[in-house]
Amino acid sequence: MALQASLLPSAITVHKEGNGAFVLKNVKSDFSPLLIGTKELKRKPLIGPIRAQTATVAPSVNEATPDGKKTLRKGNVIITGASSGLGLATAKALADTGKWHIIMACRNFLKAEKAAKSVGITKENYTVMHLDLSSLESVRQFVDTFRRSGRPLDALVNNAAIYLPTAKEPTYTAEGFELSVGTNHLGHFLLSRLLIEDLKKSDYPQKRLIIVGSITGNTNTLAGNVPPKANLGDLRGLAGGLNGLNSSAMIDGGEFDGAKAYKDSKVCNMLTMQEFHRRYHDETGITFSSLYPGCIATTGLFREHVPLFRILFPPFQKYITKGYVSEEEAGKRLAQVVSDSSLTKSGVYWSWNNNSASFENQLSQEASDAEKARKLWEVSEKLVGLA
Ligand code: LMG
Ligand code: NDP
Ligand code: PMR
Repeated sequence: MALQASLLPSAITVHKEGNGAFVLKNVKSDFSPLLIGTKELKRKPLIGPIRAQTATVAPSVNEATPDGKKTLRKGNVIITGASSGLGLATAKALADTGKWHIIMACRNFLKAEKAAKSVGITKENYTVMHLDLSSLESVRQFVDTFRRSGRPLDALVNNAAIYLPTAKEPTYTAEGFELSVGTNHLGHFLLSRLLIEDLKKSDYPQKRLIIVGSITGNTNTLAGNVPPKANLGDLRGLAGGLNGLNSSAMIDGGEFDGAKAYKDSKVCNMLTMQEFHRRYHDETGITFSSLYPGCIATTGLFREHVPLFRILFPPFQKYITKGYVSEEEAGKRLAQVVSDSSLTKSGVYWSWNNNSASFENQLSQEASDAEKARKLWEVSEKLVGLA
C-alpha cells in the first residue's frame, strides 16, 4: 500500500524496507508545534448529583496565560481496560507527557485505582469510571457518567479484551452474546457509536478513535495461520444473535472455539475501524486507526491459558519469533497512535518494525473486505439496539 505522503508532515520521510514494509522515519512526537506550556483549563466543579449534558466544551486553545501565549489544553482520552497490560502502559505513557487526562474505563474500580498508583500515574492525570463491556446497559451508563463529568472527549481507545482459549463451552454477556465477541466487538461497537457524538463536539485539533487489532486475526501472516484461524464466514451466527440457542455462538455459525472467537473479534475490531473511517472521516475529520502493538506475551490476556503455555510463550516470542515487546514499549506505541502528530492518517492499521519505527501494515483479505465491514456494521447495530 502506498503511503499518501502528501498527507504527512514534511518532517517525515517514507522508506521501503527490504521486507517490503513501508517505514516512517524522522517521526516527530506529540503536538509540540502547537504547545507552549501544558497548563490545564480550570473547570467549575459540578453542582448537584446530575446535570443534563450541555454543549459547553472547553476551548482547545487557552489564551489565558500571564505572558499571553497560547497553550493547548490537556487532551481527554478514554482508554477501556486501562487496569492492566497494554491499556495501563498506554495510560502511563500518556500521563507522563503531562498533556493528557486519562479516563480509565474499567470493570474493576479498585483494581484500576491500584494499577494507576502502582505505575505512578498522579491523581490529577486520571479518573477511573466504571465500564463493563460485557453489558450494553453498563456501556450506556458509562457514556452518561462520562457526559455528566463535563469533560470534552478528544480521543477514545478501545483496548479492553478477553481471550478464553481453553473454554469448552461458550459463556455469554448480559444480553446473551458469546462473551469474547460480545465484549471485544459488540461492547466497543456500541461505546464508539455513542461516543462519536462527543468526539464530533470536541474542538481539539487532532481527534482520534482507535481500536486495538492483532496479527492473530490477520491470515496474511504466519501468526494468523496458527489454528484455529479467524474466519467470519457469511456472519450467519452473528446475525442469529450469537446466543447458542437458535443460532451458533460463533460468528460464522460453526462449533464453539474460544481461541477462534477471540481472533474473530479482532477481525471485527479491524473491520469496524475501517467502516468508521469510510462513514465518518470526511464529515468529521476524526482519525480512525487500528494497530498491532507487537506480542506482549506477559499480559493478563493469557490468564485463562494452560500454565505451561504461560511459561513457554514469553521465551518463545522473545527468542524464537522475536515478536516479543514489553508492556512499556507497547504502551509507547499505542500512545503514539493517540497523540503523535505524524500518525494522523485515517483508516490505517499501524505496526512497528524491530527498531520500533511505525509503518502502515496490510490487513488480510478478510480484515480489509469492505463489503463484509458494511454487513458487520449493519448486523452489529441491530444487535446493540441502534437500528
Ligand atoms: C491450544 O493450546 C488449545 O488447546 C486450543 O483449544 C486453542 O485454544 C489453541 O491457539 C489456541 O491453543 C495449545 C497450546 C497449549 O500449545 C501450543 O499451541 C503450542 C505452542 C505454544 C507456543 C509456545 C511454544 C514454546 C516453545 C518452547 C520454546 C521455549 C523457548 C526457549 C527459548 C530459549 C531460547 C534460548 O499447550 C501448551 O502450552 C504446551 C506447550 C508445549 C510446547 C511444546 C513444544 C512445542 C515446540 C514447538 C516450538 C518450536 C521450537 C523450535 C525450536 C527452535 C530452537 C532454536
Ligand atoms: P490484559 O488482559 O492485560 O488487559 C485487558 C484489559 O481488558 C484488562 O484491563 C481487563 O480488565 C479489561 N477487560 C476485560 N473484560 C472487560 C470488560 N468486560 N469490561 C471492561 N474491561 C474489560 O490484556 P492486554 O493488555 O494484552 O490486551 C489489551 C489489548 O491488546 C486487547 O485488545 C488485545 O486484544 C490486544 N493485543 C494484545 C496482544 C498481546 O500480545 N498481549 C497482542 C495483540 C493485541 P481487568 O483488569 O479487570 O481484567
Ligand atoms: Mg503466536 C512468527 C511469529 C509469531 C508472532 C508474531 C506471534 C504472535 N505468533 C507467532 C508464531 C507462532 N505462534 C507459532 C509458529 C506458533 C506455533 C508454535 C504460535 C502459537 C501460538 C499460540 C498457541 N501463538 C499464540 C498462541 C496463543 O494462544 C496466542 C493467541 O493466539 O492469542 C489469541 C498467540 C499469539 N501469537 C502471537 C500473538 C501476538 C499472540 C497473542 C495475542 C493476540 O493476538 O492478542
